[in-house]
Amino acid sequence: VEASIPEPQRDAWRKFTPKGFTTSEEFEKEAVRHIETTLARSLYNCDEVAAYGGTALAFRDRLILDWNKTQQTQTFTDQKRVYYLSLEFLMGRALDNAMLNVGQKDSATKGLGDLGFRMEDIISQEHDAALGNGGLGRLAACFLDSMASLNYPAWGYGLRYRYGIFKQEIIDGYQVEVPDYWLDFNPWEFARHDITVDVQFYGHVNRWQDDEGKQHTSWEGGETVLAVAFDVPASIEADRLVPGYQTPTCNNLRLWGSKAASGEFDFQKFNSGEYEASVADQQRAETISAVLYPNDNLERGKELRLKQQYFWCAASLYDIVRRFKKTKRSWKEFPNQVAIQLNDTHPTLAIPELQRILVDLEGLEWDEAWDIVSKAFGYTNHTVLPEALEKWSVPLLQHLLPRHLQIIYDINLNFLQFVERNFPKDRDMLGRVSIIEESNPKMVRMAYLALIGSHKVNGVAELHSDLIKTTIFKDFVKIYGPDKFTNVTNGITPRRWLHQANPRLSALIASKLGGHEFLKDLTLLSKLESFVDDKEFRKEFREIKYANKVRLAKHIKEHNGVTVNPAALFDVQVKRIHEYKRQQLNIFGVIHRYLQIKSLSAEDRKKLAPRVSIFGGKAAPGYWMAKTVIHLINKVGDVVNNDPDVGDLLKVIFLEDYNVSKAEIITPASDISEHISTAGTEASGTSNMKFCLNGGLIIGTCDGANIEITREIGEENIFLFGNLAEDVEDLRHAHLYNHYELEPKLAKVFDEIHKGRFGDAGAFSALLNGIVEHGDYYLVSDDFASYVQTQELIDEAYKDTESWTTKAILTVARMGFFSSDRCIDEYAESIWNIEPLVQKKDDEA
Ligand code: 9GP
Repeated sequence: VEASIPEPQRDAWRKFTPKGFTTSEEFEKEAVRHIETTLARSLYNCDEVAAYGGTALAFRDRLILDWNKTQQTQTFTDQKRVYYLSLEFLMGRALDNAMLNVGQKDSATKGLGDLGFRMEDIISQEHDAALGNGGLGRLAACFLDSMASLNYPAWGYGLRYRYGIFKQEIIDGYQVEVPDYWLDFNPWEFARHDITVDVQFYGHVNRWQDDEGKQHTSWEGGETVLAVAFDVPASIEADRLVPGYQTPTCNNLRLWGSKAASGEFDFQKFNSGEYEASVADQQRAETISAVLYPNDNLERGKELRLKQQYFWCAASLYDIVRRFKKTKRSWKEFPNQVAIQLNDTHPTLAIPELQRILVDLEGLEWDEAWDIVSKAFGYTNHTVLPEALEKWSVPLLQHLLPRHLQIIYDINLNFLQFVERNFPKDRDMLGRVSIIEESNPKMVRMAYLALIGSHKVNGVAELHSDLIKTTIFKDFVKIYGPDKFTNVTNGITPRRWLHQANPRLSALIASKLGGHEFLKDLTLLSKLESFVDDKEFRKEFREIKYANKVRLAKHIKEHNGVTVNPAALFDVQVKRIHEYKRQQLNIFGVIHRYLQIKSLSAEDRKKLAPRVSIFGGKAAPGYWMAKTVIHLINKVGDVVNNDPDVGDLLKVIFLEDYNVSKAEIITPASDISEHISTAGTEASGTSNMKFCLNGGLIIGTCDGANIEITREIGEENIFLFGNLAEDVEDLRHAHLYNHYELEPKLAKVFDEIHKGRFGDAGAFSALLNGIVEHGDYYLVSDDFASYVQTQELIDEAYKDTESWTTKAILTVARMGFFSSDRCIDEYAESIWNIEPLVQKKDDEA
């Protein structure tokens, strides 16, 4: 370690190593110091934003001490590390999480109170770090938390988007996208201007022979862009909740920002008066990391997106290789020291990039290099939806990354020769499994490249992992055998999704289980089962749910201007808007309910269970059908919420701009949440786990993780409905080739929409036609009767408060399996082959 303080001077240093605060007074001292000096505000000029800044900086100081230590220990112990490559990290807000992890939220609350501020107001000043679209990005964030919590030596690598996922505004019932500039004040990142990587694009490939006759290949010319590292201390673990456990681990999330390699601007152009041209390079370079693509489960093949992918892969690999080379080990040892996990196919270019580094730059033979590459990578598949499977056009790759395209062709050639040798009779197989699709233009199938270049491929829930083996990767199971494929069912971090989002429930559980150990080992929740008949416990459990609903009702009143009754059943569907997730099924069900209410006498209406249907989620800006669904929900809300016949019996709410921090308010407040994708389409889903962990029941199809949730919590505690995945293909086929009748109740719903009951019917015709005339691909009509019937069961079940409470408590008690800690342990053991870091005391490090 070159720049370390010499041994004799270390004592002087250690004397002044900050220790961090432990009391409210010490916190105040730190916060005020930061507000006055770091932020240059004063007693007379300190609003909530400044108070947030001071608080965040005081906590950041604490995190950084742990972070420094963890990084030092990782370097010194030199264990195998895992690098988690994800184009999305949907982190949400950091302050609350940091306060809880450091274990000083109470001191800070008191301290802020002394200074005249309320904690909730301060927390809500923070912008969400919304560098992701949905489940995939949030999973990556939960994984960072768990990797730190379990002390695994791990780094995340991503992009530092200047604009995260857009902010959603609802105007006249339509989604309008507004840019999310979140970086004006971000105390959680450290710009490492000294850590930069040159990333090359375009250019051409040279082949030449040296004096000894050895062939060389190099990639030359083109343009270079600079990648600058920004480090984010990632999820210090929660050991402080369980005193005396271990020293805390704080891992690193390294995000790359792009800059022009040529410097700020072109002086020659500037001097000759071409001011705009002089900064054009800089602007072009910065565009690469400017914005997150807002598509969830949908790929659009844009050049800038490919540039983002390569930029991030190249910078990350350079960094990983640089760190490995410092250890002076031989290349053979690379896969013993380094595991790289590809979060979906977005980082697949890392595979040809590592091969290029090893062959072109380090001079290894192809086979030797390929052996290293294919042992280092693991690939997680998160979808089987055809529209989400990435393909890049060969001409585009040829233009942008000519050397990588050659490498991909060579990987493919070797692979196809291998297949041919092993399956000489199945000539068609070659075309089916080739990385190159023989279309016009030819396309590179990224999932195949990821699979071929990885030693393990996993799906994210049991059904999904089975499906990838029987559908998209069927041939590859024959080629490699089944052992290359595995399942790691997704999970969520209980620190954020229980302790932080639902502090009262976390405290209640802790009071029964004798402490917060369950946040480190979620299977301990099973002990709650013995309290299921405890009257006091049941009462408190219900009170907490009610209080959470009151909080959400207040949010709804403030943001939607609608008064909802907290005693009504809160029915929630919050997630990205997508046809396969079937928000349309839900809103058609709501219309059906509305029509029923209208048809009843005032007397009969009194027997109904009041409901609040709550929706939230963003549609990709170019996804017209999803936007139509949002529009319909809002129009139905306008009619229902203002109909005096309906009153409290039904309210329909669309919550604007659903994001992580809103999820923290919504999740603990639901009675029922909806996970109703067409069977076989939702790879896992993770919000289903969050709702259950917070004592909300779910209605769902036999899809993704719903199936394992059912197995864990028991069939009697979940409301399942609809067709099974194995029948979906046949049903679709039948729709296309036979005449089919719309389900009668659904037909009535459609009639009312056609009549203009919810505004201009023309606005919804494409949505309805997709079902009536174009084959109903998502089986809305097929599942409608069973959906409505199951909703009726829910109405009845909710009236029986005691039995509902039992179901809810048992659900919480049986969610232990769905901790992301369990997932990370599975990845560590079966894919990464890494061990937890052994933390040493200060002096040893
Ligand atoms: O759609 C899946 C979702 O079901 C899953 O929970 C999540 C995390 O594994 O990944 C989503 N997939 C994508 O966003 C794109 O592959």
